[in-house]
Amino acid sequence: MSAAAVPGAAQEVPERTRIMGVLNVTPDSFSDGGRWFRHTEAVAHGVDMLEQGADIIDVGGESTRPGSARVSEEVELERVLPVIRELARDGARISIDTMRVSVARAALEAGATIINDVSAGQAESGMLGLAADSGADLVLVHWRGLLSDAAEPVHYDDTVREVAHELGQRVDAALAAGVHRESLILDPGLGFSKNAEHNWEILARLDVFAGMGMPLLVAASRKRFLAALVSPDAPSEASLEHRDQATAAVTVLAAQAGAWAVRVHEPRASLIAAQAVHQVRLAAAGIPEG
Ligand code: PMM
Repeated sequence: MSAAAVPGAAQEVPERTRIMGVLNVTPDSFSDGGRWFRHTEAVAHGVDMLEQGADIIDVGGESTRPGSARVSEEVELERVLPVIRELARDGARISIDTMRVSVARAALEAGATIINDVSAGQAESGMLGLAADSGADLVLVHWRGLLSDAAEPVHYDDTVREVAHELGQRVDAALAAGVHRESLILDPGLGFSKNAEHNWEILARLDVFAGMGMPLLVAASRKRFLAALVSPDAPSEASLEHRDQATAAVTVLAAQAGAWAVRVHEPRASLIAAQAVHQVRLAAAGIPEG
């Protein structure tokens, strides 16, 4: 028997958690057979992720993993712009994963509509002004450190409370710069100033972040704490396939917590996970399958 809906009552139809596919246009992600070849491969990978069901493609030209070395602005621009132009021309929704205002601005002009700044405007404060002026959506990621800060100390007395509080401070900074609240997306920044224990604590209380009144993005894909889950003795040797399986499990948790989107390298399994949770939510709300 299906759960009865109240006759005449407006039904709030829950939305499926969206899938953001990761497109890192960096030499370690694509064979370095020259500029044109790399762009062609990157666009093809983006198209493949869209065919797998990705709703958004997150294009990045420098690795934003904590401890990574930075690349020059010229290199970053040269990597991302042709790829964004081509994918946006075909109608894809694009986010730009960058900490540079100049790169974000050029990416918006090339067709991106979301700025994904892992520093939440701390690397370059002009990022908040750019989001305000352009009206682009802005992902604010929680992070205490910046790139090359490999030995960043991580200590929390109360991980979830402190991360939510510090993320709230970035929201305040964005609002003060003129960004509309409706343009903000929050991301607790798994792996950024956080060890495995902190990451699991955050995943245990995603409801806190989902309850902050803005869309929640969860980006666990292939991260080290998932590698340690599937390969405890040698995390760095965990296969991508096993990391992707762990990622899909986290997508279930994120979708159940009401996350707006998950950022993943392999969209298909996460889409299936999000669809399954969506069906359960529809059934629970007594809404017939769409
Ligand atoms: N992590 C990486 C890069 N970009 N963006 C958001 N919003 N959240 C993240 O946690 C995040 C990100 C880490 O590098 P990867 O591209 O290898 O996943």
